[in-house]
Amino acid sequence: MSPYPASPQQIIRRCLAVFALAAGAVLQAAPASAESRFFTVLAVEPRGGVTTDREPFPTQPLPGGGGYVTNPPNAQGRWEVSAYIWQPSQIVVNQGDEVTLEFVGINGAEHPTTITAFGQSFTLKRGHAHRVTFVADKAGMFGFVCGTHQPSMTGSLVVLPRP
Ligand SMILES: [Cu+2]
Repeated sequence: MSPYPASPQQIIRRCLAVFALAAGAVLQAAPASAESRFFTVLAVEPRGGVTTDREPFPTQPLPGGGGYVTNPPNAQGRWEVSAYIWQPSQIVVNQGDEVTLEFVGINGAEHPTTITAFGQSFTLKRGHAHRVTFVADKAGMFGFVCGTHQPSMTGSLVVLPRP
């Protein structure tokens, strides 16, 4: 150690070294072996509305595909907008994990759903749960997709590679 007080540059270098050590410890904390992971995924439709005396009904339509819905002003002048989404829309697991996704239909009559990368295809109906289990044996980013509510109802399953 130098007998002189540390310069600001030396202090910053020491802080960075400590941070790098801590970050390394966090990354190494990932489990060495595969785990069983469970997630609930809801089919939901957030909605907003207002009356035309406060905000005009939009003149530009939203993108097509069935995922976005606008209801024009009713007799009281109230109009609404909504979007179908998965909640959560992103799920992160480690390669090799056994993944269980429990899809639950909250809004919308039905959602024809595919997770092509893992061979899953089913129709989720409102008030029902549909559970799928598979091993995330390949790393990458894979969609879980409703065929009738696009582009908004596409989720991502992120499978982190194992070293
Ligand atoms: Cu849908």
